[in-house]
Amino acid sequence: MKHIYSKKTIQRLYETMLRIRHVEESFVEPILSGTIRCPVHLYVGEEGVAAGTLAHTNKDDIIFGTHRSHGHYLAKGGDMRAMVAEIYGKETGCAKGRGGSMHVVDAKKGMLGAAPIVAGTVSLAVGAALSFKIKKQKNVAIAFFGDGAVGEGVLHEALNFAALNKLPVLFVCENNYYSTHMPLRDTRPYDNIFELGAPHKIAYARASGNDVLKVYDVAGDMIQKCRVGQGPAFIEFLTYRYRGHVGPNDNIQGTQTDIRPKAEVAKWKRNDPIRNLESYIARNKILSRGEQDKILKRVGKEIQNAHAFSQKSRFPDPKTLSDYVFKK
Ligand SMILES: Cc1ncc(C[n+]2csc(CCOP(=O)(O)OP(=O)(O)O)c2C)c(N)n1
Ligand SMILES: [Mg+2]
Repeated sequence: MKHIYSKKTIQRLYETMLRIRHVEESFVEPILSGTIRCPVHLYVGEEGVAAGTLAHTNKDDIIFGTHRSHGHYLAKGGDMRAMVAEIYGKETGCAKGRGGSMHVVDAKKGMLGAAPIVAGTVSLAVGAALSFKIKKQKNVAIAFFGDGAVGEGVLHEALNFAALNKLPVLFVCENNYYSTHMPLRDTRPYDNIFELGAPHKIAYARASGNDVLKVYDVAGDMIQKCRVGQGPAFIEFLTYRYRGHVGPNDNIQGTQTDIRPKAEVAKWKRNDPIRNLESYIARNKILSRGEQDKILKRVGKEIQNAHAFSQKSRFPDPKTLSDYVFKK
């Protein structure tokens, strides 16, 4: 279906991608200086997937993410201050400073889980979808996962169970062609992840994750199918992370371990999701330079405030270490 993009939609997609990109870039210095102490997996380069997909969700829809989920959290309506505080390990963080970057969890925002266990949250999204079906709610659950998750049995079990029970769950594979340092071509005989939908006879598609309007179109159609009882659905978005697997340069052990060819990284940077949308905006005269600058300024301010808020916040009291482990 061809979607009509209102100025408001374009503006929202643009601002969401800028918020993700710039807040993540603002982590580089504190990671390198050791002020941020948890492992941080940056999503820079992949912003189109979260922004385009989650523009179709409402606050009662539920999503689950991975170790690389800052983008999912923000695009789902997450609070940037709570996310930044979480990454600094502060009590005011969305997981009360207990989770860090890999667990940006916030039930109030419909982000019920993010975890670094590869494919570990996929079955949880299926569970959320099952609850929607039982309660006859018109909501959708979304599982975001990487190409690495395709090698885990639980993904295939989750697809089978969701298809069998016709659950309103959207499976979103973010194929960035690498699982840590392992290229996709060394783990799969064919570059055809999207075809996993075929044996389950569910709707499936593949699209560029770096063209946020394509993401918006494809995800919009699939989410609509889930809402009207034609789920589940599976989408593979092709994208690329600009930075290392973990940390800005993948230098967690003090050495440079990002083995990706420079020309490959450069090729993907020429297909940047934010630049791509900016070209569309300019070609179609959707936002003036002044309007774009205003958005950029707003985003910059939001990020500055979030860091200032985190700096003022306290670390959790060690005596409360076991709080929140069990529901009281
Ligand atoms: C079950 C499991 N196996 C291995 C790991 C180690 N590990 C952490 S991230 C990762 C790669 C994940 O790659 P992908 O799913 O493609 O996500 P990306 O990092 O590319 O976003 C691996 C193997 C893990 N966390 N969990
Ligand atoms: Mg990957």
